Amino acid sequence: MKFLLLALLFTSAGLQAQPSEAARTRSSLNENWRFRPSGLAFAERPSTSDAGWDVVTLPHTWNADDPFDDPESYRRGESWYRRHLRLGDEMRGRRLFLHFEGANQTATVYVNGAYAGHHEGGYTAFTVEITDLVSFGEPAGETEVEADNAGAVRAEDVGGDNLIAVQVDNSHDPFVPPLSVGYALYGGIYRDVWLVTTGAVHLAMDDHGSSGVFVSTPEVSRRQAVAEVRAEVVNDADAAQRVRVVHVLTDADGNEVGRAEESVALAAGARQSVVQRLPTVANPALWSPDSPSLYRVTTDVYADGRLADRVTSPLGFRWFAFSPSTGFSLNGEKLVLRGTNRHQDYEGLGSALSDGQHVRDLEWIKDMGANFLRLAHYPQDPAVLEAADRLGLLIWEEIPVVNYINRSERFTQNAETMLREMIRQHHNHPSVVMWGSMNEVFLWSEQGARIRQVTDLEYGEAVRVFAVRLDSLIRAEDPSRYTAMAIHGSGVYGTTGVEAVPQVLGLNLYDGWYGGTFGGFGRGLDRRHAAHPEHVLFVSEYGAGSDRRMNSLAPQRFDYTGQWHRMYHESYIRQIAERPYLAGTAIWNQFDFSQPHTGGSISHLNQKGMQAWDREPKDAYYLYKANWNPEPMVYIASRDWPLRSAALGPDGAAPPQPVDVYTTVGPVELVVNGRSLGTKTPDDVRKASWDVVFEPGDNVLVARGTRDGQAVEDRFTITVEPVPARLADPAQPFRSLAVNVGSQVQYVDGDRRIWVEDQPYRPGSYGHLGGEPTQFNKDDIILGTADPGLIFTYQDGLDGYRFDVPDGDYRLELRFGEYADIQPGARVFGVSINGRRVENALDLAGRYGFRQSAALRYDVTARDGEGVRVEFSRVAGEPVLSAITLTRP
Ligand code: GCB
Ligand code: CA
Repeated sequence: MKFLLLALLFTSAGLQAQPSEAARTRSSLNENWRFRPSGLAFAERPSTSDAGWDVVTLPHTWNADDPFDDPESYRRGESWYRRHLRLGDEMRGRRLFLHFEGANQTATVYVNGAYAGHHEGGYTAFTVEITDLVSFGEPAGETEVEADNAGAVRAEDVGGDNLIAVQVDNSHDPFVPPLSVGYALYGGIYRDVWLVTTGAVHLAMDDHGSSGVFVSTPEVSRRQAVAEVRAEVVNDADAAQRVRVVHVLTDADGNEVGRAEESVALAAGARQSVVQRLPTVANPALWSPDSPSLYRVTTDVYADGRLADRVTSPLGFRWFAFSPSTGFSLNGEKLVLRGTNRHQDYEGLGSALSDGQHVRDLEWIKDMGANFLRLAHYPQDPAVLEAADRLGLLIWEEIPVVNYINRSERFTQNAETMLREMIRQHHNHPSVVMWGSMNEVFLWSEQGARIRQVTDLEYGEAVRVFAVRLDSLIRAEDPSRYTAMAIHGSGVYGTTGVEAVPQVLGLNLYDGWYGGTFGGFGRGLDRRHAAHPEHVLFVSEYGAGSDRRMNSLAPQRFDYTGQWHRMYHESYIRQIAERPYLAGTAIWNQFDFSQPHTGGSISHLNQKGMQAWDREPKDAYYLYKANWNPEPMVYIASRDWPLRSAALGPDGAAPPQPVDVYTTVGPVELVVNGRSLGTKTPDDVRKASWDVVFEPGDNVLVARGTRDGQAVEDRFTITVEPVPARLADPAQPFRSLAVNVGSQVQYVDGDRRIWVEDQPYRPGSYGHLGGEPTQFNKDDIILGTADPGLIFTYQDGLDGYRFDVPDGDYRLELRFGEYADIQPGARVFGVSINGRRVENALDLAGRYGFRQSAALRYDVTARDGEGVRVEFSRVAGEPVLSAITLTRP
């Protein structure tokens, strides 16, 4: 008997709630799943053994790593998840639901072998009722519970043993958005899963994954505010019930500030929408980014006097409007929306982030000073919306209709369902101000090919009709928010009429990155504003890529340096400030994120983040922080370049290098190695710059300012490795030199080796003989190296390379990559080192293949002051070289 009691306790503990005491229970089902990564017939059946399957904990994706390895694909297909759910007798009579926050991208749920539900779309939640599919078990006697020698109790087979099986599939599906995207479609149950139980009378659990409670604020002013709540109530009992719905409104401190209740008679099986207004709140604490005061509404449902269900919803009192000429206003005052975009993936985790990781991301964004966040390109975890409410970040959330559409009713209906799910699930969050329907939907043709010019007028019209359908649905679902759409810089949205559909038109602009110059950004905006003064314009994306290992004193477009990244953003900050008609702007992107099939210095990664893939902030993060977050800050913007080389002049001194400081305080003094370089006043983007002559070795930089009499300072050490003007300088014995050939970028590899900038050969020094600096196509992924950043720039058509090093023995390494998909035999060249032929006919494509990194190493002896001379001789096409090192063994 004693054992039996213990067993019951265990069952309840497993569900983390006592249903008799709580109207609703909600318990995590993240633990103890079995996972099988491929298709299997009858995997839903209890008779199928899962003994050999992996044990996994949710959130889980099976694509955490494979989008980033060399083969240009990742597993998109079917997988199975299974777990047991024990239900004791005390659960009898309750309604039971499985709530999935997200599974990518289609999921079919079975319980005890029987079909329970299906969901299409990887970014919205869904709820499946399992009440009639489960069994409740009797703890059957002493054999089930045994105490071992140490007195610990193991409970076994107590309660009904139910099997949940979920088939998840992330294969391409032509009817489920997105069809084509620039990010990985990680498969899996990658968000939390919950078991929810309620009484027989309960709030609707079958309304698009929502809570069944919808809060709105029909009246808000500084003086007073009114909340209205619609509760969908369902009577699943066998008999008619007297149902009482009670809403209690509490303020940020948890004090009750109002209550409303209503009783309805519900026949067995009936449901009813109960709409109630809460009493007027005088002098409401308004919600805003600076003061995100959250009220809450607790909705209790009583059936015949007993509490049967309860849901708590967030509530914020605020009002807002968009204007085509003056932008955005919140609570009656203009507010410039300045923010960023977020993808939900993370290094090593794919899309399977914990709630804590989601929240931390939003805290980074808030700390940068943003007041706005676009959740591109899909609805995100509930923890994200909760954090936005709490931290004060205004939200644009959208569904993943990206690049092109499938002109079918089924695709359209799936997109409409996603919109409904997103809006109903996230309806109550005061942070949300816009619902987006699509992104750059004319980037690709219906056949999935890049569009240059839309010639298919019928398709253009089909997209317009599709856009109108989605936009109308948003307006009908939620008249309190604005509709939004993001487009790329193309005239086709105008000619097709698509850009006239949304209330807020988002523009994704990349002047000065993919092409053009920074100034094209502002000029294009002004032209658009002049042509269509009736459009509310929002810059939904702008950005440039960078890599913290790449730095340059001569930054260029598309070089992935932090310097170009900062120049780009400094220019955009200035141009945005000059255009008050803009409703807001959003950086692309807050974090580097997966982008399969893209090259650059990190394969398969979009590198436009303010923070790297592991969330390490780049220097540009602090540019924004200085401009957006008024907290006292002085920041030496050189974190991206702590280890660098300096080419010494003939006089042995390093030429000065610029050092920038971002700051929110007034004038700042920079002290280097104990010597003041003077005090400067920051400019319009809160930057002060100095030219610093570094010493070889460690240089200690201190930047200082004051705020309200308090010193604010930053300290940072930069380590400098000098490259003497003459490599044969006896005062500085030559050890080694690595050159990033064909590039003005310094690169630091994983061994902390600096690859210096290239230069034309200078007697006494090093450099290439002829040729042109050239760069790989951005989509070309370079294989077989940890350092594609060294390979994707190269010198094309060079005659050779020289190092005027002292006599002695050396190891020489040449690195190549075949840049174009050319036929073997199309580029063939001979290589000689100091007159010795080492390659007669090097055919990179023939020997290694297209885009394959190759390294050739040779021992060489320099004699008679000749240094080391590499000579290329043409057999066919032009010789190339990507990187070179010379080292004394
Ligand atoms: C865009 C897309 C976004 C891309 C971005 C880029 O316009 O909306 O999905 O990642 O450009 O970095 O090219
Ligand atoms: Ca979650």
